[in-house]
Amino acid sequence: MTKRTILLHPDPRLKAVCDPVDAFDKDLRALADDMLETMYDAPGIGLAAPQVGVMNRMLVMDCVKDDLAAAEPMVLINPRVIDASTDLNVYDEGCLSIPDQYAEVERPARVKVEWSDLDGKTVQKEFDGLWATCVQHEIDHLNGKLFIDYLKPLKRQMITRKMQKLKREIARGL
Ligand code: K1U
Ligand code: ZN
Repeated sequence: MTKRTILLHPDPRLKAVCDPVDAFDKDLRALADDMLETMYDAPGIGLAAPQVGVMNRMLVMDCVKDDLAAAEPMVLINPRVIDASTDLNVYDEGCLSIPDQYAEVERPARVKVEWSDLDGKTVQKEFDGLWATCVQHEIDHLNGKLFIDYLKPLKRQMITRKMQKLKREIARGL
């Protein structure tokens, strides 16, 4: 397992629509292992393939926040929302590609998602609570959408400018 580098906004790869996964092979399992290791190390509750520069429709998540509870790692390949509740939920979202920036985003409170597992088998599940928020945030990544795209332009610009400054500082080794 290898920890991968998480891309930081702004990066054109975080704005691109990802391609479907078509090969369910050992390389895909290795990528899933790497993404889970990268997510747990960050730490985060989700991670989408484009965040590590892989432009395919795959995400991992584990929304169990309690350190004493058993982990529930999930790997979703080619996920799609097939049903969404009309009632909404607001959550103060963060993003590993936009560190230390948080903002309230409103999304459907429950979603039914269909995806393929690592063997290519189709799975369906209804998510609620933080799992529902997280899976929608991660599927957005596969479509080149970030949580800041839901914010008013001024707030989005402010966050983007902070991130440009952070990236300049990182590049200068500060
Ligand atoms: O996609 C990502 O960038 C990961 C992101 C997922 C997410 C967070 C909040 C709402 C929706 C989706 C994160 O994991 S940010 C870090 C975070 O939320 C967290 C970190 C440690 C413990 C608990 C949460
Ligand atoms: Zn994110």
